[in-house]
Amino acid sequence: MTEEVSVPESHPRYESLLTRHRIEAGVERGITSKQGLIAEGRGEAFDYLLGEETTDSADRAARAAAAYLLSAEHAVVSVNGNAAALVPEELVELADVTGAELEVNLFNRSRERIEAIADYLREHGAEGVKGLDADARIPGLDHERAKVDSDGIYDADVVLVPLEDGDRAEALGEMGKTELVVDLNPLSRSPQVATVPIVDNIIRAIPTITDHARELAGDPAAQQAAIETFDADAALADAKRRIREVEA
Ligand code: PTJ
Repeated sequence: MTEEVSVPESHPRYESLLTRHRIEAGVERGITSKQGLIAEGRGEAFDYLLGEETTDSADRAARAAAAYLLSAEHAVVSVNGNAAALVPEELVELADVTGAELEVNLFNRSRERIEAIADYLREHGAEGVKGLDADARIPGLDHERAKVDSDGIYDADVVLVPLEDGDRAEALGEMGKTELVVDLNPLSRSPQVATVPIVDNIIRAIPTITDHARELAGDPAAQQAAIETFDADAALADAKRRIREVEA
């Protein structure tokens, strides 16, 4: 089970404290990088400005993402140290419902951390976690984070990349992949280059995508409609407007 914190659910900052605790525990377990703590702080600031809720616009993005995952030839969910620490069970559930594979793919890559994350996902019910072979490279990236599995992200037509760094997001896009990005910062390059930017906290976004996937499963017409009616520019503009209009 995911380690939990002893904060009552009635606490006004329950979700935020739980999130911090999971990230901290992730660092202690060797799953999350120390930079992951900084990334979480940045994300929290945007979440605060966005009202710490899934906006209607983010919900539509999650629906489009679910439709892309279900209609993909080969969908892969990329998992980094923050995603694994925050939503291990939820990622496994999303993979089960959509038929996507899970692949560990890190910005600060180390064999130990990849294995720790794969083990953690397996503890939460995952089977066949990818990312350990790393026998292919994303073209145009000269860093360790370019390493992917040839029968995983390299081969995928649809990739869900939560909390991605901008360079890799761009390089995956250049490979012609449909990219679904979860990122609380609408100004960040990764949501800007995504086919579907989901501007929401990963804690809420992954279960929301799974809920939509359950509803859209077996209905190709509804999947197609969710994809065709989704407007990425409008989704980013909605998130930016929400931040500008925030009131104390
Ligand atoms: O585990 P690794 O080595 O792959 O490293 C993962 C991190 C996240 C440390 C690495 O990819 C990184 O440094 O990312 P950045 O460039 O800091 O970008 C992270 C983005 O995710 C930022 O735009 C944050 O606003 C956003 N973010 C942080 N926490 C959340 C989030 N978005 C959604 N949900 C969150 N909980």
